[in-house]
Amino acid sequence: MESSQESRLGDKVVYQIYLRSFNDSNGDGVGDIRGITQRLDYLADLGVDYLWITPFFVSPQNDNGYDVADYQAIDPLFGTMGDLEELISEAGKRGIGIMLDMVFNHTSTSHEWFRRALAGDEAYQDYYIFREGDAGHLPTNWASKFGGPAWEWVPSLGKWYLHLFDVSQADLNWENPKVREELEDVIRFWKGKGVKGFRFDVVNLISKPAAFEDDDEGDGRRFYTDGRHVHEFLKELVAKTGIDGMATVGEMSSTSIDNCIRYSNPSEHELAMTFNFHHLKVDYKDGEKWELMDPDIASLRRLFRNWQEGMEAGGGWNALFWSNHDQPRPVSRFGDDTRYWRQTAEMLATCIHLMRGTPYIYQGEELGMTNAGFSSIDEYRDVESKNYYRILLDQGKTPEEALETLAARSRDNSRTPVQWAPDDKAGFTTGTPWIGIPDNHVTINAEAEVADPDSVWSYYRRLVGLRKSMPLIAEGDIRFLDVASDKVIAYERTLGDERLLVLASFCEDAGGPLPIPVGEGFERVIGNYPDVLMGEGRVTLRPYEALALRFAV
Ligand code: TEU
Repeated sequence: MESSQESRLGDKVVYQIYLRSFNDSNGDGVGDIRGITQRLDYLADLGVDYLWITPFFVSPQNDNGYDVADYQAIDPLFGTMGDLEELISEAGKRGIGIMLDMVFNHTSTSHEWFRRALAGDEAYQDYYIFREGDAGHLPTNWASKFGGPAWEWVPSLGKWYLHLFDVSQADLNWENPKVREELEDVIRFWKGKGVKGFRFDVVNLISKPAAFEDDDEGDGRRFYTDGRHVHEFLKELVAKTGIDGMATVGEMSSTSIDNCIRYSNPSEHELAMTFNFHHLKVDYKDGEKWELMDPDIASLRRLFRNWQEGMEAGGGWNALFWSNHDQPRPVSRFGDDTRYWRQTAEMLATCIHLMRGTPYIYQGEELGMTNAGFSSIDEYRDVESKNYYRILLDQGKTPEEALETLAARSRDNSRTPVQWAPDDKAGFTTGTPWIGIPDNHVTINAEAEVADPDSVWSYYRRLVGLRKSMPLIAEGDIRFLDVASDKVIAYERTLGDERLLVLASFCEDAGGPLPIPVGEGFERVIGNYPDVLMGEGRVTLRPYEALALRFAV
């Protein structure tokens, strides 16, 4: 096994801000840039190093900003360029870098480039993926990831255009060097503002095939995922904009370990790390997001093992995460958010924060925020959720069944406002929030948890501190262990003569002492119970227990 390469970001932690739900400074019910600046001390106290901020660029907001109409202008909904410059400066004073979200696979159909294409300008039509045809025949049978076909007919042009996501999000043609040059200019513009990192939205979808054909095996993704020129395009973008060595991360949809090694091994000069989502599909029945099943922890463990050990062997670097603005809240998804809410939240955090890679904390996760608990379709805001509500009804599900599915799977679960305080607006706004606030904000909130040394927030703060104080976590190798229960994830980190054993139980009863002899000579580094339950030199894990034991070998 190749020795693991220490990443430039091994001891760093990234905090993701879903801007419209983070903190509202002007009372319009939507989070904004000044709202982030107001909470910088909270973030500095947590110990994070970068803030990934979801798109705040000019947008019609059909996909909450992931439909960009001007990459170099800030939508007034979120503030001004002066607000951003102040945020970058104030964050810098606290040792925090700003990471922006670059949505380069597609633009909004409101973008000037697309408007010119619609007006008949063929140079701008070549910025996108248009195909001549007739209204009755789709160019391919590919499906949009938001439901429905991936092509839209434009009668005035007699052409179709490709949209892998919403109809208002037209895919860019990366084969066109003018498109690549335009996007390089975007990176240079924000880099010049003092931005310290970039997240690249679904960047492994940017390279489309030379010819478009029907997919008789699936929804078309096999033709455009990790496409033929994707590594070439990324190398060019990074080299021409000088972002090699910065905090860069690619969101990689339906990708592979081999590709993620190429995307993130420093010798490839592409990105610093990658997000993959395989571990967040272990509760997809038959691989379908909208078919419910309990999470398969044995599969979860296998996926973590394959990705952690595989990326280490290839010198790749994983972004470590349980959630983001597209995923349900992990505490409601992978554990018991009622009887063992705190233990579940802290177990999940321990499980990934001590792995090899760079951890991401999604806003509110550090508080143990739960799923939204919505009970009416009128409470939902997300375009994907609304589309699939209709699709589920069309498939014959009752409104109650469809709402049960949304309650578990909707992206809105993670888009409710951050719960800052127990008041009726959760301290998020003085106005009317754009989306509902779960009732549990009266107990799950920053005001209560920052003051409590035994809170989930304080536990996260200790985990972040460990990554900075223990080189073993940032730089060590990783090896997964076999344990009797398929509800327990166990791995060891090693560096030199130091070893860290990490155990995480995803159940109420892990079945007595684990078959992992630990003996007596260890130090308990962190855990979500006050002690270690030992018997005959072996550990017994309590409900949703996690702990880390350090050995000097
Ligand atoms: O997400 C892409 C993505 O993989 C998820 O949106 C997923 O496909 C979707 O939730 C269906 O399960 C990125 C952004 O994170 C997301 O918010 C945007 O909606 C999407 O791209 C389009 O830009």
